[in-house]
Amino acid sequence: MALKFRGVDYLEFDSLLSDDERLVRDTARRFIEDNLIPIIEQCNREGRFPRELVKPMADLGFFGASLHGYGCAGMSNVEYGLVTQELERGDSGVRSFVSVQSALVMYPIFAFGSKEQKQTWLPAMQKGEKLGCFGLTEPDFGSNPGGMRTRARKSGKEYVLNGEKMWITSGSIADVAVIWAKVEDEGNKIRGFLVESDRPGFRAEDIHGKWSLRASVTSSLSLQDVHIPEANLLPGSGGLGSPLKCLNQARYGIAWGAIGAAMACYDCALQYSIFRKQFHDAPIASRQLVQEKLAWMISEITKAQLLVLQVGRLKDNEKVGPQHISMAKRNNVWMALECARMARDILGANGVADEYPIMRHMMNLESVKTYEGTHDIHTLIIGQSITGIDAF
Ligand code: TGC
Ligand code: FAD
Repeated sequence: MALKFRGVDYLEFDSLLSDDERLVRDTARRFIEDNLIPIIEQCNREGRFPRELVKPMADLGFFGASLHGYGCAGMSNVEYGLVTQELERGDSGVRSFVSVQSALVMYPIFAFGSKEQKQTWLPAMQKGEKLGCFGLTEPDFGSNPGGMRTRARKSGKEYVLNGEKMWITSGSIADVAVIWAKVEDEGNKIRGFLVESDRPGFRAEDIHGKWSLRASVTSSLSLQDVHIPEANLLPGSGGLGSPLKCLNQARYGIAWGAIGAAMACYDCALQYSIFRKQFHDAPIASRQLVQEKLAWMISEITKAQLLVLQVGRLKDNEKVGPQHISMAKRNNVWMALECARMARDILGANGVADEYPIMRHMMNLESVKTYEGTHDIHTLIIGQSITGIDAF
């Protein structure tokens, strides 16, 4: 039975939003309801990214939404967060695609790129005509990207790149990869490079057999003597802090997105518990143990909404620190995963079927808990910020 989403607002959260913020949220919600919800379970079964949604998402200004100029929508951080919330209520994989395109590819070009790089890529990426991916993680360096082996060597007016990147969202559908590499001639300083996917020596291969983010493309990238012009170096990048600045943008979007997945699971479980009857012809919602789960979920979703709204307001006022974003990402993804597990429980056997969205969200959230800094890495980032001691 299809259960229609009704929104989740226990504590008049909407009253904390401006008219513009609600309009952006409602527009994204309608788009997801009309265009993604009807196809997502089939995409998930087939392991297919719904590429047909790229253009309509671009038309709604979802790519590079919080950037200014180059055709971008210039949304506030809170508006952008509300968009990612709605996208992830549809599916974490589609939100992932938008996060990568916006926060991990358009943002570094915007923040570290030359005038020419910005003109070449940003308008086309905003329109969805060009797609991007972000290559930081390597087979042996995930939580510790500073150890990366990928190298760039200067050769005349070119750089030559060699290395392997792993677990790269949108890798094989990207027209351009932002590749982070150590530059041998600069004392192995980490810098960002734009590598077009048709460069000889660049290969992207999809990772198959994922039980998570099945509607998202995940690839490994291989760079073997890839020659790129020196103009492809992101001139403003330098040091590990540069990719980490991009991660701040993406982690922020995930903190909102996770609430979307949690809302979908909670609302589905609530509706199901009211019509599902067991024992004495009574709905399972009349049982204290079921109510306890629903009460936990709505309390945690509400706390997560308030947490990320405050982080968003701080971000809009340029007062946010990476540790604040870590707190929101860590808490909200954990909360969403717990909601998905409880909601799955409430649906009993039906909870494992893809007639309902819960198991898909649960499996997706396992990746979301790991990528963009694992739950435990964010614990350590918060720990470092409050103690001043690095425990990595
Ligand atoms: P550490 O020595 O602490 O820092 C190196 C330099 O970076 C600065 N920094 C930051 N700058 C901006 N934002 C942040 N969040 C920053 N964190 C640190 C720092 O001040 C320092 O600057 P400087 O000038 O002193 O050099 O670096 P470390 O090697 O000890 O590692 C720190 C750690 C563990 C926090 C970091 O490496 C980390 O966050 N690891 C997790 C890796 C990660 O998140 N990877 C994500 C890959 S992309 C991805 O997953 C995309 S998923 C697709 C999707 O979103 O859908
Ligand atoms: P590891 O770093 O090996 O960690 C394994 C375990 O050890 C974790 O539980 C971790 O918390 C723990 N651990 C590690 N170090 C410590 C420590 N010091 N103290 C305590 N515990 C520790 N990367 C990209 O660059 N671009 C992408 O587009 C991208 N997309 C992704 C898409 C998917 C579907 C997935 C699953 C991953 C993606 N990633 C991407 C990679 C992701 O960022 C990494 O998986 C993540 O950073 C963790 O690295 P790892 O998997 O190597 O785990």
